Amino acid sequence: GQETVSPLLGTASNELRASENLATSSVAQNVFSNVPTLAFPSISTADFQFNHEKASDIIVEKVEEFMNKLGNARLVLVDLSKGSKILSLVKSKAAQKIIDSEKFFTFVGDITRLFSEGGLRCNVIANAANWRLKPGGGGVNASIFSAAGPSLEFATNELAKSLLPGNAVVVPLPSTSPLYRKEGVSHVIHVLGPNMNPSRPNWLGNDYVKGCKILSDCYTALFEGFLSIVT
Ligand code: AR6
Repeated sequence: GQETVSPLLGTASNELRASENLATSSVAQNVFSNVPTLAFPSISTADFQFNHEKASDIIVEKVEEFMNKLGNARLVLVDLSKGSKILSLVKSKAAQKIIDSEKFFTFVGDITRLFSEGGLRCNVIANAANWRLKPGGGGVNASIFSAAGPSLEFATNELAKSLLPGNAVVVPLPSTSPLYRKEGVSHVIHVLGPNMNPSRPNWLGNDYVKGCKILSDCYTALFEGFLSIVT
């Protein structure tokens, strides 16, 4: 059968890899603790072409707003590569704010393999979804639906058939999903971000007044959704 891991148990090799990933970070010693953790991608900044400077301002502002509501929970911004522009922007902007670096940090890795490859336990992950809440289409959406298997699509469609920009839907992941069994993910929160890509639905033109409002609403809906699960 397939190897499974308990969300409560780590392995030496995972821990080693995690400490390598965070070698330069002051939060390295806490990456193994079993605290409620939301891992989220930067909504709208790849396929949806949202401006990175503006997006990073909004992420940091929203994280700061939710800091004191988190209790012992953590928020982790994830991206695939070490060279991620959005990660470095957010990292440097967060450093200038009063943000507890153990409650919010950035992490390089595939959001569908954070525990197995990164040693980082995240019981909730966010998805940068499409408005139909359908698998595929590339980006993090395709990866999450593919890693979770068909049960995520079923569970999602029981709760919602579509999403408006700025909104989120919290989906409990069936325990049969590989993402649950292998990675310890119990919920996926789908978020629909503002779209600045003319070849995608709900294109905003270059209206960043609307775009910033919608992106800000996205993070409010996401963080409130996370808090509704863990508190
Ligand atoms: N793990 C972590 N981060 C990832 C992963 C991954 N596996 N894959 C991508 N990212 P995007 P959007 C990062 O394009 O801009 C989809 O096709 C990526 O580097 O996934 O909101 C949907 O169906 C970037 O930082 O989402 C929608 O139609 C972030 O995730 C549309 O794209 C978001 O990139 C949404 O576009």
